[in-house]
Amino acid sequence: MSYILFGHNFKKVYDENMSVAFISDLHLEPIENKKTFAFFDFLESAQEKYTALYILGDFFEYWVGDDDDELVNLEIKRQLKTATKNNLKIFFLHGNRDFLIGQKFEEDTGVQILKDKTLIQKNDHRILIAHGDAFCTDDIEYQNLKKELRSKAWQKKFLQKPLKERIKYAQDLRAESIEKSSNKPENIMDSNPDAISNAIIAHKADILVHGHTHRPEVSQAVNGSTKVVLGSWEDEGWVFEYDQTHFELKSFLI
Ligand SMILES: [Mn+2]
Repeated sequence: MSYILFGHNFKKVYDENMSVAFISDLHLEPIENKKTFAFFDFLESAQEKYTALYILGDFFEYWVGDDDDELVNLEIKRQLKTATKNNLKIFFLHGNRDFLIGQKFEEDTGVQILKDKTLIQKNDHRILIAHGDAFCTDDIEYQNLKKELRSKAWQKKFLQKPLKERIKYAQDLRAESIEKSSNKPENIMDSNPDAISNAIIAHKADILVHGHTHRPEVSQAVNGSTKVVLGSWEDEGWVFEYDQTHFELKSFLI
């Protein structure tokens, strides 16, 4: 059995027979490309292989509101709906690109949104999941922007703008972020080791899984815990699989 911690109550989510999987940073765009098809293939096999799929943010390259009716986005939503109807539980954490995914998306797809830094209890393991940007505490400029964009006031104002204008804003922000990233030292954009340790200790986690930094690895962390960093889907896709007997970070060609 598995439990997810909501507030202070453990809630039973599903019976454990098969494995669960974690992915992030697909950065799907509103055009059909090899990544879109790789995800559709992945999702189809996921229904056979896993009881639950956790998408840890930046699933989309940008998301400007649940009213976005771009054809590719509609198709992605349709396939997610099929998967959840076929009893694959799908959970989603917001990334910095798709933090505007909301309630209508949940209703349209059957995907359930979880808070960043959610703790899942499975077997004897406490697995902490996060997008990962919250650990990049050295990038003060980014953290300040995040504070603004995640405020209710900013989001309310933004969502009232015409769709076209929102898409233009997202594209400008993306271009700006690419330019800024190229001017920042590598270590500033990586996770801060103390931020990682603090989160693991605070949640008494055995395993931490996050994405965002695009630096896939499995490593030892504080108090004998394990840190898993998912990779972004580019020429390879990445998935972290966990079941009762073992866990493994896998990559596959796309
Ligand atoms: Mn990210």
